[in-house]
Amino acid sequence: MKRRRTTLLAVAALAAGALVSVPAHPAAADEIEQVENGSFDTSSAPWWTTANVTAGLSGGQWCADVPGGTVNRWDAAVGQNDITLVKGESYRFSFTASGVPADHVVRAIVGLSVSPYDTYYEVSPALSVAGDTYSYTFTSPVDTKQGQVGFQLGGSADPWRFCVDDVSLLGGVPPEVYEPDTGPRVRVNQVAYLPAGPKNATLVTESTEPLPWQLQNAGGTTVAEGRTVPRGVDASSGQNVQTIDFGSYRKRGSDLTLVADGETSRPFDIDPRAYDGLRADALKYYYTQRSGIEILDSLRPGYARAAGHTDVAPNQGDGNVPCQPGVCDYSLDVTGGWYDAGDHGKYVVNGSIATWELLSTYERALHARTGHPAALGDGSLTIPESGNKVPDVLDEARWELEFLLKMQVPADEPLAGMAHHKIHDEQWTGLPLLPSQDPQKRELHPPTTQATLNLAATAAQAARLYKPYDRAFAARALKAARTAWAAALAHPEVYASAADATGGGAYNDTDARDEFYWAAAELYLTTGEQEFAGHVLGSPVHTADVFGDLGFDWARTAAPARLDLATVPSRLPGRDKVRKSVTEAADSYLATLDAHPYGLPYAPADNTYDWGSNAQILNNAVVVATAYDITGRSAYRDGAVQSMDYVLGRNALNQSYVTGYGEVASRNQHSRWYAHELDPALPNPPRGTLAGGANSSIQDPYAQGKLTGCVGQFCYIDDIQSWSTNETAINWNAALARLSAFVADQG
Ligand code: 9MR
Repeated sequence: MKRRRTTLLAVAALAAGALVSVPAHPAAADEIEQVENGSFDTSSAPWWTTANVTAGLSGGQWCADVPGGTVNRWDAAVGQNDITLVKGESYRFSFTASGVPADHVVRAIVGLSVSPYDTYYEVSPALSVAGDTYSYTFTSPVDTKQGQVGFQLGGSADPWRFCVDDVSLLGGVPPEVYEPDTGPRVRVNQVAYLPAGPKNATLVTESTEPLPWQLQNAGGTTVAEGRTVPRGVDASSGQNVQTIDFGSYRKRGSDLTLVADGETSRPFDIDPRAYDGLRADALKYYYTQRSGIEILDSLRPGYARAAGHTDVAPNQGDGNVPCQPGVCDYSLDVTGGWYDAGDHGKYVVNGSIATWELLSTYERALHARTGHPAALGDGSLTIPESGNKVPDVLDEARWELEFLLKMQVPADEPLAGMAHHKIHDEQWTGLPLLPSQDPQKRELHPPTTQATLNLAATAAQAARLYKPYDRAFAARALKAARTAWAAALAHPEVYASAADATGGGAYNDTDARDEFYWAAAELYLTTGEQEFAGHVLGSPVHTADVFGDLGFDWARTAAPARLDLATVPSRLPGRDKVRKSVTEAADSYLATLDAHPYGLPYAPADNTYDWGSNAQILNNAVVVATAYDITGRSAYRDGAVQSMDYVLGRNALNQSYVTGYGEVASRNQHSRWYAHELDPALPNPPRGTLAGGANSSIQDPYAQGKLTGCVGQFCYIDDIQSWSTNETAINWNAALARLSAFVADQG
């Protein structure tokens, strides 16, 4: 059910550096909700269960299977911690609950989450099967930030099922207002600028007049100086800002700082080779995302873990996965591949676009004037296959390709040749959870036209790139691509359901024209065959403007087709026009970048930063980079290089979004196994992991609790619970790999 909003947060205009300001005492009529996500709309975070209880979302509520044979009520429980209670304040505690079979008792408490586990209020109703709504008021006898709302379910000889919804604790004081620590007001790329590249920074200030700035070396000596350029109020942050251009300084150095308006920036380097490491780390990310293989400490010190989703308990394994009930009557071996993100799901549409972007990083290196394939060569990524004489980036991408091919419906079954959309757990699992420890049942979801075409596109591209290294694999990939193409033509409108989002993401999309175009383009570029040229040239997508504000993505695949048609050699009639469409798109992104005081090629409609905005920004920059590859015009190169500054620290939050890069960087990305924030025994994400980034819609309860009312760039928080702003994902890291490879090549 939908979240109830009883708190009216007045959001005032932004002062420099501040997020939002909220009146100290909200109007008396407002009641403050102390429970986060009591409505269980899309997740159960931040609720917990005891280990003997399995819980999941079901029909808009949260349901828990309670084992029989426990003694005390608290032997089986679900609840939420970190509730603030204020002595003398009154609260209304309410919830809707049901139990099957009838008459099981729930002990509902508001108490202390830590020893001595005092209870401040409790009731023990016997539940009906149909469910009832319960509502009580009480006054808190204590001040604490370690309160708990709990539902104790133990003490039954027999197992039973408890469902709850609309849990609310209204009253008390407003939750603390979150204000990010944004540090010094001079915002720079905290990693490095290229000596011959653009060098820009943004100053957050109340001043509207030009101000002096100084560039200082590590010893504090001024090595360059100038005056800032006032830019007014920036829509993407709400801040009054000025820009600093220190591009005429071209000497190498480390630990430089920019000083302006009495503030000193975080340190940065000027170094032509600074992006070699980021290119490698962004690609090394994929090995630790692998499913079905042990991750070796010798290759990734600190990241060793057992193979995930092999047929070893408690995993049910991906070796023999059935369909969801009613979808098919066979099982498939779908072991391997990469985990999509912070979840344990594996999705063909997102796996394909991620694989394409890795392969295109390699393909660009083969064709572009500044391409450098050796940097992606054998041994470059320290993976198990290093030393096999195949470029490591191809070995890594093949780990996913082999999985994608396994998702194809076998020849003798209905919908043969199509690809299953996804495979994931039956229910969402909690955090932390190592892949090898996931006990859930895994299921194949229905085939879709989009998954089928994404597989066709990626497998066709693979066929041309792996041919010099493994002809048999190249032939197998091309055959699968042709089969998929034919199956998509036969079933052109089979779409994923938006509602199919329990236990995994929906990745739904109701337009397959761009996927047809992309698959036809890749099949044409590999085979040169007329049939595919005909589909490319006849598609309405071929002449449409396919480069929008939000860039390309798992659901918007026309731009990848256009980029490849523009750069991979072919005899396509009208190829010049295709190339021109890319440079025109790049012109438009450059205009956005020039107008933006933070220098990024991203200005979404209504300033609505989308889910995964960091990858969208990087992909827009990839289009600009491709225009450079096509034309050699330095404005495109500089625009692409400058776009990197945003993700590495030149932004309103003054932080890098790449783990291990920059003085202050994201490190608590939402992940079930890089869950250091929840369990100190687990690691943070590896160096080179990109966070999803600002997302105006803040769909997760944690972000809602901290960021409601946020403006654009501020809609981000580096907390593991914020899955809508701070997840890691294979498609997003692919954009980072693709652009950092380009920037490294410009050094
Ligand atoms: O990246 C996806 C984004 O474009 C969608 O809006 C969002 C909701 O459907 O899902 C995102 O993808 C998530 C996927 O559904 C499940 N694995 C994690 C992905 C990244 O958050």
